[in-house]
Amino acid sequence: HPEWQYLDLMRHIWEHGDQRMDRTGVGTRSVFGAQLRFDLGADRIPLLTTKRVFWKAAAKEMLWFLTGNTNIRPLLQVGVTIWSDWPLAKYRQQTGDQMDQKDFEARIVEDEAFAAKWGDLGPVYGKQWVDWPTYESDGEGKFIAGPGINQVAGVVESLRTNPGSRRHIIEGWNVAELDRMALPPCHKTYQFHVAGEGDAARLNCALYQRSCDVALGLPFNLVGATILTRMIAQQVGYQPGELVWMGGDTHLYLNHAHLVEEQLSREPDGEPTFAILRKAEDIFSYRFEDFEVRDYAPQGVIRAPVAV
Ligand code: UFP
Repeated sequence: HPEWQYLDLMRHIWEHGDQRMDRTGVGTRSVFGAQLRFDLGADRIPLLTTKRVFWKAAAKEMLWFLTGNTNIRPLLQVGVTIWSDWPLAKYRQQTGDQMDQKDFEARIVEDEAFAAKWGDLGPVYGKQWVDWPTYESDGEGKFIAGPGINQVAGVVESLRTNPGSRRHIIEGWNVAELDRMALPPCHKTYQFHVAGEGDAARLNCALYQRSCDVALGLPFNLVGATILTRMIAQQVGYQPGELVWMGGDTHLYLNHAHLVEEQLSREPDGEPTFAILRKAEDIFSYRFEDFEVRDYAPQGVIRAPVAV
């Protein structure tokens, strides 16, 4: 079962990882450099069966990235709370008001001005993916904003017109803007690759993740990468190929011991599939209703705190 790769990585980190203090103060066990490979053919999706993964939130997050929006408000409007911790921490720190998370989220949804002030994450993924900023000279020695670059549209176009290229890349790591981001991108580079020809052409995706919370982040990131690859494959008319995931600092937080112990006592079972029910007009026109996961009967949720 392909999920053993994930469980083996988890076990390896827990047993052999270096213990290190990290930015969040929680502490991790960590290895540097890891790889997982998943065949996405026949609608397969690396959706963990040893615990319930909320794939719907990952799908909605991926669609939100593609809109270019960087405010948590549209996410909260569709019930996704995975990005709330960072703006909430900033709000509490800057105002001293220890507002409860539920109240904070409700306020973001109800109050547009509050959302504009406190809900924005800075120029994170969506902004860089579809509107990477450029600068032009005004001819008089000053620089002015040029047109933004839509990397996602660019990759779809280059996959269509030049499939053999080795430059099909979507990059989130905009060095000049890192300090304005709530969280610098973790899943920072997606590279696409076309293997085979004609009807047999397959779209592969390599994802480089510089920093990976194996217990809480990775299950999500694998789903997101699969959905992105599937949407792009459908748009350009290739079969889904392989997802190659590569991690830099690949870690388990010390306060996830109960999760690790519980999950490693379970065995993978069943093969969920992922279907796209409709071919959208373009890569930016997919809706959540277009996605369907079938045969997903996971073991129970294992809750654990996110390190902020
Ligand atoms: N993290 C992930 N995946 C994500 C995401 C965050 O694993 O998609 F947004 C984790 C990795 C790390 C933390 O534990 O969040 C980011 O902290 P840092 O920026 O210090 O690497």
